[in-house]
Amino acid sequence: MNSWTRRDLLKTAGWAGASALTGLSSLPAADLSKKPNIVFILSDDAGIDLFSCYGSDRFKTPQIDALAGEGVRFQTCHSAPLCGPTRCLFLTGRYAFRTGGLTNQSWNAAGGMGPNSSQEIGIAKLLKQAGYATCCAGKWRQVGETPGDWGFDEWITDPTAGGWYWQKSYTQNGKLVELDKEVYCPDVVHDFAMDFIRRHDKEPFFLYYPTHLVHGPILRTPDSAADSKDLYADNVAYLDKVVGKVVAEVDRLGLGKNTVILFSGDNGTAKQSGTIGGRQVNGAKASMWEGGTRVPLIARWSGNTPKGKVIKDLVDFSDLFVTFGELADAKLPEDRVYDGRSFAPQLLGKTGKPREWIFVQLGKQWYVKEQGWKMNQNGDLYDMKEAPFEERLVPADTQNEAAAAARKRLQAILARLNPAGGKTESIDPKAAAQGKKAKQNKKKKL
Ligand SMILES: [Ca+2]
Repeated sequence: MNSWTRRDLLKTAGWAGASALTGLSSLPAADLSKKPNIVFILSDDAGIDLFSCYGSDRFKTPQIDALAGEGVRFQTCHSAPLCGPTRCLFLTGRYAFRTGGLTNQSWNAAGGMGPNSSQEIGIAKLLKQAGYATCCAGKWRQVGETPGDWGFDEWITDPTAGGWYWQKSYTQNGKLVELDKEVYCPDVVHDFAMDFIRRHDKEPFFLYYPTHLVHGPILRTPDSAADSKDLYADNVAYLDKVVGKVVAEVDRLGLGKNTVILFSGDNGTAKQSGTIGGRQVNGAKASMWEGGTRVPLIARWSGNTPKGKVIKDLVDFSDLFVTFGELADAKLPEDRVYDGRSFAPQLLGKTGKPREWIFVQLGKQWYVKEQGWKMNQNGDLYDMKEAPFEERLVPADTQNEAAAAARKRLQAILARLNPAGGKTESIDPKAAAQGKKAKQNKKKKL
């Protein structure tokens, strides 16, 4: 569609919030054909330190850099520190203490307390109601049931709990597909995803593309040299290539102006984060430090997003749900709290209503963070001026006025959110005990 028309639509929409927390509003009712397609590529275990547009010292990611050059790049996007909680946050738009999507164990068969698709309204269902064809292509592990249960029309994923690269099987639309020889599953997923967008190029579509790259095990890629000394770099390069291929196919189909392509990561880099400008990013995957949750967020909507703009606004993963909802002109359910703030205006070069703080949770640990300060579940206050490299604990008896004021503000936010008053158990203790007993009995019999 004509980008100026859409800008005008957004300008006149008013952006009246559907709830005090979300800032989501509806665009004026529009012709379905004018709704933008949404392609969301979610990489795995990839913090900002892996990407050259974020200043990585080690890797070059030309395709992802090009996407950022043609669109906008958010400097301060936070996921949860692990796969499962981040994916739940994205799928539901609600913080973990509301849904129970607290840890990777929240969906274990033995008493996991994570949400199911009848309790929460998944993003695919929301967009489907708004007229979208929906597809999930890639990793689904650590969230219960199947993508189909959560509202995806078409889906392909892995049937195993292990890594999913060179395999002889996968699950496509609920059916196990078994092959005679190993295939490189990221390529199978890519072909499935591109076939989906080609078949739906005349209607609004939502492609959720959670690639397994670059989660371990780190294996050779089809592009790895026989004597490759750095398979990890090969995996980062393959991820970059995949992103470039998605963008190229969207453009080849002539859909660039009507497709928002987003790229992000589900948590920080595994084991150890890298350096940016010679400085070590603090923490890594699974930690509550910056390196656990600072992930890339890049968005391109050709003709609409300003080219190469770097946005410093805080974003957390609950924001994706309401942003996609806004782009799709979807009606947000009114019977529950949504925690996100739409960044759709920022995609159009507008100021929008940036968040003043973000919230991150993993199990019984959490923190709230402003641009300059952060407070965790114990009330520890950190000066974040040097983030993501340093997080300085502020002494409890500090006389610094700015720190004292920040302490008060962050305490008030946490008191209002009250995570401790929500869901706090990932596993039902009773079911877990029963599961343990059953396991012991089985062992005895053996
Ligand atoms: Ca992950």
